[in-house]
Amino acid sequence: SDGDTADIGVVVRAKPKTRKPAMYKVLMLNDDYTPMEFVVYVLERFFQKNRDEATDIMLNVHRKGVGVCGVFTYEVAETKVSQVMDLARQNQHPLQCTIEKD
Ligand code: TYC
Repeated sequence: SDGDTADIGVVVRAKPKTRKPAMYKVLMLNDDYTPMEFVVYVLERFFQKNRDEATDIMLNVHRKGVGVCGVFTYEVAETKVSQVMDLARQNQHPLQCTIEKD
């Protein structure tokens, strides 16, 4: 047997098929105008944070300038950023978020 094909002809993989996907942080950026309550709402709605977690993250961004909302595969991270930016734009807030490879 060559390690990929058993003698009876059944294909078996020599290596595991799956690979851990690359992961991406969604970062929230501070600004001077977006209301704190809007940022908390965004973290609850799109990042499944409870009120206390969302408030902690928002205040950390407010003080430090940037914070991590969550870590996701690329497609999920991109979707979260689009959803946040769309809602911010609709509400005329300058809130920005972005993606960074983990
Ligand atoms: N700095 C904003 C204020 O004072 C609050 C804020 C927090 C804005 C986090 C954006 O990502 C942000 N109203």
